[in-house]
Amino acid sequence: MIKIDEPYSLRLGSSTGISPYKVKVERRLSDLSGYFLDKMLVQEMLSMGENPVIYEVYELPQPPVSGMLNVGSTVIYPGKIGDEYYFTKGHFHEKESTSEVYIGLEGEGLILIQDRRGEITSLEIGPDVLVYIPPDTAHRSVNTGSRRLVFFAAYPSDAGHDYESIERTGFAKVVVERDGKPVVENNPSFHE
Ligand code: M6P
Ligand code: ZN
Repeated sequence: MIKIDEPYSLRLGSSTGISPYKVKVERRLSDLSGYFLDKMLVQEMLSMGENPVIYEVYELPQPPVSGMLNVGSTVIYPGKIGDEYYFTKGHFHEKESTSEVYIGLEGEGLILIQDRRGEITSLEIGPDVLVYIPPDTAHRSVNTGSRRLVFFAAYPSDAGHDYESIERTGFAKVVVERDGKPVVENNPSFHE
């Protein structure tokens, strides 16, 4: 058992990305109903009782104390809502000075990183790729492949998740399938 404040090691990989873990969060379509472009399709699916798991987060959290790090993994299942690939909600950190690092473990995808002015960068993630997320940027992960996307994450345990700020404007870009390939396009419902 891993104890707070003591050194530990854990294993990367396997079905949960990290093992052991302490907390598991499951996000289904119903948790993300306002997030996808095709809201009609989402409502139709939910009314038919279709509520797939979009992603899971496994974490070893520490107390929210400056200097400590949370580590975790995210597993995004392959799939699309219409043409739009499955993604995470995306968030800024409540403590704006905090950054984050992702390391790809399995599958393929894109990380969308957006600053407060709406400037957005998309970076590929996959096995052995490290993505650095600078302070005060919103980040969303998108699975563009046909298998699970699994990545490791580490961030200050006092960072906090601010979902509302990015939910208000949305991300400036969407990742959609065009002719069988992932393409990053302007989000028609983005508003500054
Ligand atoms: C990564 C980290 C977590 C985050 C998770 C899912 O593992 O950034 O802090 O919770 O991705 O992203 P979200 O919280 O935006 O749904
Ligand atoms: Zn974060």
